[in-house]
Amino acid sequence: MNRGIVALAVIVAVVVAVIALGGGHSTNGQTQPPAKPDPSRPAPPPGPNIVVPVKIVLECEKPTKLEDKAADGSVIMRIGSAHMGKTIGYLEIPDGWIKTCGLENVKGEDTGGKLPGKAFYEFDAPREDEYYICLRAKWMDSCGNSVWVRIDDRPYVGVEDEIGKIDDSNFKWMWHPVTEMAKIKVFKLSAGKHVLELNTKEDGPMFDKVLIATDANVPGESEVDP
Ligand SMILES: [Ca+2]
Ligand SMILES: [Ca+2]
Repeated sequence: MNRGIVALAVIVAVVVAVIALGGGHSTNGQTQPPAKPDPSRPAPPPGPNIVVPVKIVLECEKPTKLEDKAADGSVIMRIGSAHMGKTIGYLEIPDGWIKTCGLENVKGEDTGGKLPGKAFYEFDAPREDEYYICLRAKWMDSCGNSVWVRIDDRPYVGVEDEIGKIDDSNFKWMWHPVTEMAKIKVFKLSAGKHVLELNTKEDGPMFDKVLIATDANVPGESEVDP
């Protein structure tokens, strides 16, 4: 390369650097006041660093696929509706077909998926993120206050708690977080299609909605439509 062109390029680079470093200063060394925002102009759109929370609500009475029969053909999951100011639809595991309290198998073992009664719900995660799951459910009693939950083909997670208890056989509709080690469980999901499954753990409970959200807060009793 010609030495003259190289020298010119160096000079141009130095001038550009001086202008860049001196940005905001006038040539006489006086600092310019910052420009005031023009109220006639619309506010700029949110930048890419502003993350919008995600809330996906699944109605339990509208499964993508329902396996509602036991081996003998009896119906062990059914869709119902209740009127509480407004009508809500729900999925119910009717009471009376599980003889022993809890699992027919050994309680405490990871036996999710062994009992009949499975409801599947397809949903779309809009982005890869950490999600939390809550169920709006009404338990029946201490032998009807649980369900297995899983995403895709991951291990089943048991949900069992005393939330909404008025007395031993009387519970309110409440939101139940899917927990692990006494903390709300984190589900790392990729963007795109996933399937949430509800599987029988005990008979008796009813399920209104599933909330899958990037916000870990559990909705309150009055938040029927989160
Ligand atoms: Ca029961
Ligand atoms: Ca519902």
